[in-house]
Amino acid sequence: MKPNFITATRSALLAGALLAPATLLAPVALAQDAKPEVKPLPETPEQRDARMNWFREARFGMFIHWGLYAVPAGEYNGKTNYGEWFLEETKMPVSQYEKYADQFNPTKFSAEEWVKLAKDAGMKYIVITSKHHDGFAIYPSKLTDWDIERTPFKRDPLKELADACKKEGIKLCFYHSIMDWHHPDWGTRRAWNDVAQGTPNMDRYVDFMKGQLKELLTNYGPIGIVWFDGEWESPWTHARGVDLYNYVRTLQPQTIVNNRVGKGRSGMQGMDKGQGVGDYGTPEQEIPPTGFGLGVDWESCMTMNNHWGYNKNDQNWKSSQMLIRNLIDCASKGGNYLLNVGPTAEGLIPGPSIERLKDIGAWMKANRDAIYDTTASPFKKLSWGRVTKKSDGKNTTLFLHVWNWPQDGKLVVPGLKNTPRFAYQLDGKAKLNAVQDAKGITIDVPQKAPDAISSTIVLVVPGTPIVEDQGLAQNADGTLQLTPADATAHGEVKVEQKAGGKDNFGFWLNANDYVEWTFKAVRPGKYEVTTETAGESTSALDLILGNQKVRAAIPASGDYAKFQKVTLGTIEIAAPGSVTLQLKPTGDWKPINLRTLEFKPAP
Ligand code: FHN
Repeated sequence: MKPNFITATRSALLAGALLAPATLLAPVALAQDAKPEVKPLPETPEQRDARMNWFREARFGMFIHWGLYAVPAGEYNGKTNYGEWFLEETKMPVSQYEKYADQFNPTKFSAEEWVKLAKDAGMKYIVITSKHHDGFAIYPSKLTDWDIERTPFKRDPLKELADACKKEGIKLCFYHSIMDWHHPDWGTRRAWNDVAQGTPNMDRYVDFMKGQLKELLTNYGPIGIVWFDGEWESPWTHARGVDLYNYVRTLQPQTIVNNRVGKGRSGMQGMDKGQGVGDYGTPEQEIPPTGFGLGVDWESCMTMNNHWGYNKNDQNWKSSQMLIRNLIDCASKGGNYLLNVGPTAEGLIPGPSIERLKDIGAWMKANRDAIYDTTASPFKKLSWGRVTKKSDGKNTTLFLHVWNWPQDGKLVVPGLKNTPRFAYQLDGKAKLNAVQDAKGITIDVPQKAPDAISSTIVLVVPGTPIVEDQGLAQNADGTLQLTPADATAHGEVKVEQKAGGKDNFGFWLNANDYVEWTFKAVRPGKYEVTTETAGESTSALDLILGNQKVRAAIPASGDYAKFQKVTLGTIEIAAPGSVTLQLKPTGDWKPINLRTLEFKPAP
């Protein structure tokens, strides 16, 4: 008989630990590490590579956030911006939230349809929420009555997904939240948790969590990844993370565990900030500016709109172009792309998500070889797109992902010193002329780009690529584009990716943050510098190059999404060579968003 959640978990019952309801106040501080320091399991580099191999080859997976929060679908009390954080953000009494279980009956759910959709999009693995922060287990658990059996839907979605994944050759993986807003033993009890009783006890909670992980890692076949999350609250510690990592790996030694099992995640950048545990880093809603070198595995997880969980009002969908370019960008930096869908309470993946997955699948059908089993680009930055590569030990195949198609029919691979063996268009295999010249390797390409989103040109060179870093360079006619992606950002300011190459600097909230570009000047002279800015207030920037400082007044556009062209001023390049241009807040600075800088010879 399952323990009834109202009386806490089984171990609490046995221990007679039922006390007067804990004061439903702010988080309860608990003894730190109740366990001695434990060491990660021993594993040779070769064993680790063998275990990580499928992940590195896959490059692309589907994230699924599915739970009771799909019932309100983002709406409550006239507000429409909720998602999977519904319980926390509404601070609804848990007893009231539990009633959503009575309405969760996804009769239109088809595991086969979901898995086929992922597979046809080119995804190799699926990570689904077995339990999100609300503690609701979307499978039948023997350890709680806060699970799928509480709903009218008397099936096991995870079992059906496991069968469909096995049939279609897709890896099944589980997202599992460490933090649990519902469980009475989670260390930071919410004041609105009116069903939890007793004093939180993290050792008891960890026993419960391990019990559920044992169910998940015993009853659903081989699990590719346990994707932990919700690790940031103080009751969770590094030592508990190491212990949990080991526990998962003793249940299924081949399972991969992300870095959110411990405390290593550096915010949304997702990479370890030092003391970490887990097999790979987890940037969230962003793609790192560069890769992290061989052996450093990472995966960028992103939504298609603004929500992980289903929100029926959120129609802010990223374009298929952006999603495809994100996938390429991740692969070009040696990482994976985990793209999210948030199914409805009926069990349907939203139509706009399906449309985008089909677009991605069409591109992947023609270009999958340029993504799967590739490694990071040997180039720092390219003005026309990205590069992925494969090596057979004798030759290196470079996949040139061209986003800005050369209008003069000449695709220049800057600084590449190898003699080209041959080049061709990936789709159609049309042979292309490739010659080595002072710039690197120049390939004659057709006038029209084969693919409006990203055209793949294959260039095979002997041995490993020898690249002389060209860095950013002014064009021979003096023009120059300095994009946000090419900049070095100092502080919290970051690049917001937008469709159609309209990336902008965003989150530029701190007057101490600034951005800079270092580039090779080739044509001395005076240049007018223009850009596009958006912001609610007027602002001001200093354009700094050498000992020149030009004050630029930035007008308000009224909205952070409404960009207007702005002339920043005229700056002089005195001589050819490496120069650094800085943009620094000044005077009556107010937050702004800012796009690419354009240099044009001054009139
Ligand atoms: O709080 C969660 C959030 O709901 C969502 O699950 C994302 C997905 O990676 N992870 C956490 C925020 O970092």
